[in-house]
Amino acid sequence: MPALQQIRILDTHTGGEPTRLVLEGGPDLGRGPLAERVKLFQEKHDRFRSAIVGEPRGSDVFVGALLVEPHDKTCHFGLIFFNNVGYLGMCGHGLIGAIVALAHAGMVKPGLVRVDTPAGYIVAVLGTNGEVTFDNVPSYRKHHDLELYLPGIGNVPCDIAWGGNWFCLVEQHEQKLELVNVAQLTDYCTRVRQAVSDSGFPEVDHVELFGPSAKPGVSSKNFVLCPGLAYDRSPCGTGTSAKLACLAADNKLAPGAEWVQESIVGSTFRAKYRRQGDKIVPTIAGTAHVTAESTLLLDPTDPFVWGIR
Ligand code: PYC
Repeated sequence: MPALQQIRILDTHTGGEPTRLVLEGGPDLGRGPLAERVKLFQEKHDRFRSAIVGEPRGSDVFVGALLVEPHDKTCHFGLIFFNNVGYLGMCGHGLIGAIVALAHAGMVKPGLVRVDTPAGYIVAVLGTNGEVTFDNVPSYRKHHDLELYLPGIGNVPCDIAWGGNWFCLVEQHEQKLELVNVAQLTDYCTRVRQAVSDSGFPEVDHVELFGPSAKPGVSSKNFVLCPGLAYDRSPCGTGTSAKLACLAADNKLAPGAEWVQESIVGSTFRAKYRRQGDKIVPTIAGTAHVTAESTLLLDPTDPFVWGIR
């Protein structure tokens, strides 16, 4: 029998969106700044990404989080996020999932947790009730009311904002934000992303549609299309941060006021912000649940050992 390489993982979901935390057996990326380690992951070890989150062990929906030594020594640990097509600077649902997974493993206790990420360090608090609250990286709106032309649809105004990832945010659309419409929403957002890229913003890889929520006390419902065409089951931590940046820029939400963001599957994050110069610091709160603890086995004789690439 050939020796099987082993990767120890903990799976969680945050508001329906899965995170696969890699505890052991992932690639050795050294001890440099996390932004440099991501490049190394991508250039030299990308097959680990597809082996961990891709089929046949995972699916397009999974976000991976590689647990690493922090570069910033004030942090307890570092996380590098990845998905079915590449790498993420930050991931809000992934951070919540990873902290809940580490608490399950006895590696994190309720209280303050500082996490190094490629987009900057994050200060989080794990509550005794299991809720995770974190201050995200400084977020800001880059463009307001950019007109996109969608063939067959017409002109669609959008904002472009950074919340740890780049988002194109669309409020004025004819789409109904219901789970049964996921195929149509995905198609619409794919066209939006193409139009944004054609307008000179190829870095904008997430598209976020907003509409009203039917739930009392909830501020808004969203649909978020991720770069690999999976939609976010959670309200999207970085997407909610981008939304707060737009609300702050329009003076539609006061600093400290609560914004409750609902996802397309009905899960919610609570959010607020404080101003920091011409940016904002979003605070996001959500919960996650552990779904599996297991060991991925990599059989060198398996033709799909590194995933379906
Ligand atoms: O929660 O930030 C987030 C996120 C990004 C992509 C999927 N989820």
